[in-house]
Amino acid sequence: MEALGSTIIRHVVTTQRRQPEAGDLSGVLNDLLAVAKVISREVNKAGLAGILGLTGEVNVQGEEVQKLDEYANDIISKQMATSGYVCVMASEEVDDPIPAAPGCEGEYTLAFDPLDGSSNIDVNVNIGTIFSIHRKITQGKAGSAEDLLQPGRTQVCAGYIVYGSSTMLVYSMGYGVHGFTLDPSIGEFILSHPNIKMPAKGKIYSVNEGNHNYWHENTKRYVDYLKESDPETKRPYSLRYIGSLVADFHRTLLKGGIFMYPRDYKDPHKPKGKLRLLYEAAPMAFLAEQAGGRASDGEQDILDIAPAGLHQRVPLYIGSREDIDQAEKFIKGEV
Ligand code: AHM
Ligand code: MG
Repeated sequence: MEALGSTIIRHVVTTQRRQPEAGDLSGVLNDLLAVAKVISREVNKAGLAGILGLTGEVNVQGEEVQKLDEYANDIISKQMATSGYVCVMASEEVDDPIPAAPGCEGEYTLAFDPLDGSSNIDVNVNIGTIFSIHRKITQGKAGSAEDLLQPGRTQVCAGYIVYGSSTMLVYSMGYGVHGFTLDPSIGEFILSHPNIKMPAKGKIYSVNEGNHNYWHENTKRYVDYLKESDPETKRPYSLRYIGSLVADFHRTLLKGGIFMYPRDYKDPHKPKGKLRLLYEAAPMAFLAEQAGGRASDGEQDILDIAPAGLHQRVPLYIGSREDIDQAEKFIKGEV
């Protein structure tokens, strides 16, 4: 009989034993995994349980909140507030920092997108939960916004759970990127994708081209370049776009290429990206770098941006290193 393989907690504990500076993250991850399993169950039965559709409420981003988003947000924030590992949290669904329950303050901060890609729930397309963990930097027990507003570079752990044909958790503690698949029969995440590495250059680009008219000239030139025919540089690239960051990033991580959500000029006075720095761009950037790839806002590494607000948005170019280097050259107007 074969051994079960490495469960996620065994993997975290082994990493800590080899890299004591990694810190004790098994407790935080253990609690996150427990809620991920519950969310996975709810996502899988959403059609049956009748919890699809809109609540009609509007979240802090001005978007309609769907029932499953609310559910995921509630269960993560309640579970983690009493975990004893986290002092303060930021969630896409909540305007202000979420404090830990009194007496339960721990040494980490958690930023999360409870259910990313929620516009896809109704059509049975992959959605996911994204998380980012930092160490607390302020004095005292209670955490504050300052603890949450740290650059991505200082993350101690980041990852996502993708609820797809199977449920997978992909994470990094700064020692490579590792993927685990949930075996529903035993309720454990088992190591299925050890030490994931992104190809240095890919063949796929992923972007919402419906926004083409709102892009900067340099963005248009870059995307046009990807579509030109040049066998030597393996162009044209293929286009894949799901509209769920977790799913689009997951494919990019495994197959390489570039995912982008460029700044748009819908409002010419306020050009902006769509994706949020703290709980979308930064954790994915951490994973991309750990897998040998890169993430940029077009000008600088996503991981070097000092956040100014919990819900700050950034343009995002993420994927294979050579593809991101090239995209940056176009965006900066160097080619
Ligand atoms: P959400 O957090 O409200 O679900 O929005 C983020 C999502 C990402 O998953 C995805 O990459 C992007 O929005 C898709 O946006 P668009 O529909 O404009 O292409
Ligand atoms: Mg999101």
